[in-house]
Amino acid sequence: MAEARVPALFIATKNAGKLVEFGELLAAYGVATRRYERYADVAEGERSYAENAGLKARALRTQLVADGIVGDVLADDSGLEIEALAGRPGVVSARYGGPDVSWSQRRALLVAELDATGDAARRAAFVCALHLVAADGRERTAWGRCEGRLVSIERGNGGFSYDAIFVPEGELVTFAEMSGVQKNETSHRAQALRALFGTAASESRQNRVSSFGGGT
Ligand code: ITT
Repeated sequence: MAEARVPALFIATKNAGKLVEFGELLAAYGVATRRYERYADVAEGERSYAENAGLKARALRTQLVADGIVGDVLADDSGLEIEALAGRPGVVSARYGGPDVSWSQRRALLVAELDATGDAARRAAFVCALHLVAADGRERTAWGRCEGRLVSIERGNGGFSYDAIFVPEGELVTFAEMSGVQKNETSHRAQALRALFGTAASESRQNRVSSFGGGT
């Protein structure tokens, strides 16, 4: 009997944390993730998440085509927007505090800047734009947003980057204190995937393949 092919997406990212999350999130849709070791990161702009996600996805697709590989490509551009900082660091979240600071320093710097505003609500949101370039060249963008607040002292060892200082709305724990499964129920990335595929993972079946242009 012929083996059923599992649809797969190449993920255009250098961020190991994102890659792990995409593995978990896409598995729930019956889609496998593929990594392309030679993916060369692109210079990102400072204007919009969608524009950056498009740059990343098209860059990887160009590399794949040059190497004679056919496949669907997905890229993510995301960031953390803090209300009291007028939405900063936003689209440049990966570079907040400069390129050479560690993640614990970056989180501490951001918390210090928020503390200095005296804002008690500490409202923030994670935002994500996903850009899909299907093997046949069709492109699609979708967005997700997760509201929450920043805590002053980081908590938890899970997740990555800003997870230890972000508590999503309606929760008491940070993303870093949650299991991957819990974070994936509400995260900006999970919501953007839901928008991209037009359905929640729990409702999805194999027809997911056709929504990004056919299996690979
Ligand atoms: P790629 O461009 O290679 O995907 P990156 O880390 O540069 O990786 P972005 O340009 O999208 O990614 O920057 C988004 C920043 O926001 C980056 O520092 C992320 O780690 C952070 N971020 C995004 N989603 C996050 C999440 O779910 N939890 C914690 N931090 C997150």
